[in-house]
Amino acid sequence: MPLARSLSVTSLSGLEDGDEEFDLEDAVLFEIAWEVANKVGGIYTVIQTKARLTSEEWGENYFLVGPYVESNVRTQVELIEATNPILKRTIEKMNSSGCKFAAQCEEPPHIVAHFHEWLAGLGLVLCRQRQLPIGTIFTTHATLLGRYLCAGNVDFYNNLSEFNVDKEAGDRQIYHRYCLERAAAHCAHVFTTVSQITAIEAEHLLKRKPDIVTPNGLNVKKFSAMHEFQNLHAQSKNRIQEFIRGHFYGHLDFNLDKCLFLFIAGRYEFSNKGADIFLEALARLNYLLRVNHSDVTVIAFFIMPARTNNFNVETLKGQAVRKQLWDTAHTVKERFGKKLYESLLVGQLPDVSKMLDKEDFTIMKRAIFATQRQCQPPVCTHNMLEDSSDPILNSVRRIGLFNSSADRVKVIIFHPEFLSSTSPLLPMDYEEFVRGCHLGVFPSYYEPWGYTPAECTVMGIPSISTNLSGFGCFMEEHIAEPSAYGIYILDRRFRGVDESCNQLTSFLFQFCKQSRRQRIIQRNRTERLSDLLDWRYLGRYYIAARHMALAKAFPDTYVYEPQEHTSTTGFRYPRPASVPPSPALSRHSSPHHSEAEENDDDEHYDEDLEAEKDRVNIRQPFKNRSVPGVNG
Ligand code: G6P
Ligand code: 1S3
Repeated sequence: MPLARSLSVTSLSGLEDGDEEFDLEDAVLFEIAWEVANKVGGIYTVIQTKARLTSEEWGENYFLVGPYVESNVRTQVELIEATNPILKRTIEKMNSSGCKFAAQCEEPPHIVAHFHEWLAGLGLVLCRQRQLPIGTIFTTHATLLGRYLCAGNVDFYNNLSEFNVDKEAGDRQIYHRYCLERAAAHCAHVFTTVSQITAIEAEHLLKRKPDIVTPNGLNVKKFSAMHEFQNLHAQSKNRIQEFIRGHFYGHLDFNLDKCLFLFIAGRYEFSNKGADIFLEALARLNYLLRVNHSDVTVIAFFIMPARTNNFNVETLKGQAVRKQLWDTAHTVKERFGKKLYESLLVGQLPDVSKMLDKEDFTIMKRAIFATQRQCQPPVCTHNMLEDSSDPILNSVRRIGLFNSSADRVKVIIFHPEFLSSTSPLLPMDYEEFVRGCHLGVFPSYYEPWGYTPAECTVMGIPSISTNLSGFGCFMEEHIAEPSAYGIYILDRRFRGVDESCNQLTSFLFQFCKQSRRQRIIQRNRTERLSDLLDWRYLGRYYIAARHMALAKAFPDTYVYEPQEHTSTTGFRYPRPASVPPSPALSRHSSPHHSEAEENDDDEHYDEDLEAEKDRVNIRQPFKNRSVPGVNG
């Protein structure tokens, strides 16, 4: 009998405490998902961001399998010849036999096949039914029934143990898909899910407790200059401001410099993603800002793909008008410059009263005339196909936030497939857009993990999530005072909808009361949490799952020994050393700052010192203690 190899989960390259205990030379990993090179939602992000780390570990023995979508293959896939002889033979065989699988080789490698979500689950069930010698893993990123139940009017979390799952699935006409998901969960050697809260859900709805929780990570980009991300915020914010100038042409009666950009983004599931309570909270915030005579204007973006037939005319016109004004200003500037130059050439100081002539004024008047507008700036950038039944539009109609000048809260609904740097409206990709915003708002009711707030965090943008989202619970577990770091966690578990909505309104109102300086300090703190969400740490749970699968499928060869790193007890970010008990006191680190000075980039330096103090406090335990554990 071959010597059993001990699998350690500390073998992740790049970790300070990692020790390579085994090699995976004769093991092969397949990861199968509908979202491999096919962006539908969050699973695409999981696979795409994790790929680098996984290939560092598995090298050429790592294969991703996804649907063949011609347009995606052309833009996202580099076609290469297979070098591995076994794989080569398999592919040839598959091709010649119309894609039927035959792994015919004398010494089959140890294969781990990791299937994501019910759509790929059929492959797993067939592997097991045909008794293929493969270690299988099934990861659910949400349960089908959970998603459906939450989208309806159900008190989901208080009734988890009560649901008659077969009946509920049948009533919703998803019984066949539900059975497939449940079968995959039960057939897998190792069953995982993305958060503790979804683990509980899976236990009740799929009737199997996950073996291990595999939280979602990100590739954290490190900048050499500490404040690079702050500069990026300022640059991206300028570009959003440009868009706002066009969108609100003729109604720019608010101070853009005192504008805060909030956004919600994700799959268009109105109540699951919390768009419902966000809109209600915006209406309440509008009232609070008005009665308190605030000079802050909040612009809330909704970025959720829905069915449209392109941008609407009024929105496109806004950007055209803005461009026209820009061109006009440029033309007049050129003419002005020419006159000035000619005057200097003849050795005279210019007569300022003659620098703008009649023609200049005519050009400018014409441009101003074009900015006259009878209607309010549109709340939606696109022509919606289901306009009259669209839940966001209907809520906007009900709460009456129509971008009128009296409103302190303006709403802009974007319904593109994805933000794109080639858009004629807002030429920015999603990352640039997020960087330019001030706060991401994700008050989800159903959110197994929630990449959107995680992405905000690694870009140093504060966010609101909930204690019903995997991300929110994870952050609550690992940070002593999350709000001090710009991680606001809304209580949707122990409060009714109205109470949660009030809490959300209060978070938003408090955020609006912060000075620029306080926002900068808060962004610095948010960004400091990035390490917690890096695949370099969180990837180890995937490693553990794979090792567990190898050990279960090939017990004669592998032994799985869980390490300390996969236990729940672990690291907790302390309250920042520099955090004052209230934001009102946070100016202490810079005694002589006035509002006028807030634009000065020197504002960063004393905060840098504070940041460094916090960094020392944080990094020390991070190295010496176990990483955040997430498994139950
Ligand atoms: C970054 C920039 C600063 C700018 C600030 C604006 O920190 O480095 O120069 O003043 O952003 O912050 P705000 O929260 O007002 O967008
Ligand atoms: C799911 O995508 P969703 O937005 O439908 O999977 C994501 C990746 O694991 C997860 O972040 C999200 O919460 C789930 O809901």
